[in-house]
Amino acid sequence: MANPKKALTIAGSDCSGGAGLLADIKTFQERDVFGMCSITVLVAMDPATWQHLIHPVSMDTIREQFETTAVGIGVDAVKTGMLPTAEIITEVGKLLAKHKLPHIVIDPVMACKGTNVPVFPENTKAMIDYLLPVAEVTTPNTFEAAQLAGMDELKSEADLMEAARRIHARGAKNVIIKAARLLPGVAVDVLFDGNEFTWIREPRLETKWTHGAGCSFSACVTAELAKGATVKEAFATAHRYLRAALEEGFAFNQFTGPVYHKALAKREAAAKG
Ligand code: PXL
Repeated sequence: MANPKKALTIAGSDCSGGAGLLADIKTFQERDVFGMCSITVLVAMDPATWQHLIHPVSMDTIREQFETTAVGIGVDAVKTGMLPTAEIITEVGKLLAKHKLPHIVIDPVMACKGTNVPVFPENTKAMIDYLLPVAEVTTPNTFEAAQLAGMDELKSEADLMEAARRIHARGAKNVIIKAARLLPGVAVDVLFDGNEFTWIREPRLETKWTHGAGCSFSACVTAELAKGATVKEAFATAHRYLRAALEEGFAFNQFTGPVYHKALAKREAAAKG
């Protein structure tokens, strides 16, 4: 048997297991890619309020983990997730530029769903200056896309196209905007490769259990690229993976519930009999 492809996530630990690097690693495993991590931040939640408690890791420690994996082992693809400070965003961007790794996917995480973590303009600026230029793919939601594009709230498919064009012009080779809540009843995902737009439109799944959806989608894109898929193929697979994971999302408590990373593999195994 050939060795597995390897993917690195440079992201935060969500101890609940639904989002962040735990979602990434679970997704890599589901997609048959060997997962590795450089942890950027530890996130805990107050059990009474689910307020997020955010503990950044030092840049030296992030760099050591990056060098262990990206230099000492080697990777077939890499993704970034939550990078908690402008300094960490800048330094991770410089590491990615210096080491010229294959298949860099930037998930421009700005806040966690359902929390009121303030969005820091200096972080957005550092993402634009240091992460978009190295991105083969970036995977913003509509809020993140508007911030990266310097636009007000995105309200239409025309707005998505304008935001994607602007983010592409800022250096990302491919832009995937996830717009689950843009239009009534329809979930829209769009890929712009600098030339053409590819749309996936589907009736929206009405569920509250979406924790980790963004991370898992982006991680699936990363895993597929590691295995040699084109960006278009990776986009389609990530959509299918996430749809199943959302359909089998479940409640943790009254505050939140995760997508279920195993859903697609379970269904495919059942279909094979
Ligand atoms: O879903 C965004 C996200 C990313 N990374 C970490 C998180 C969260 C949301 O909770 O905790 C570490």
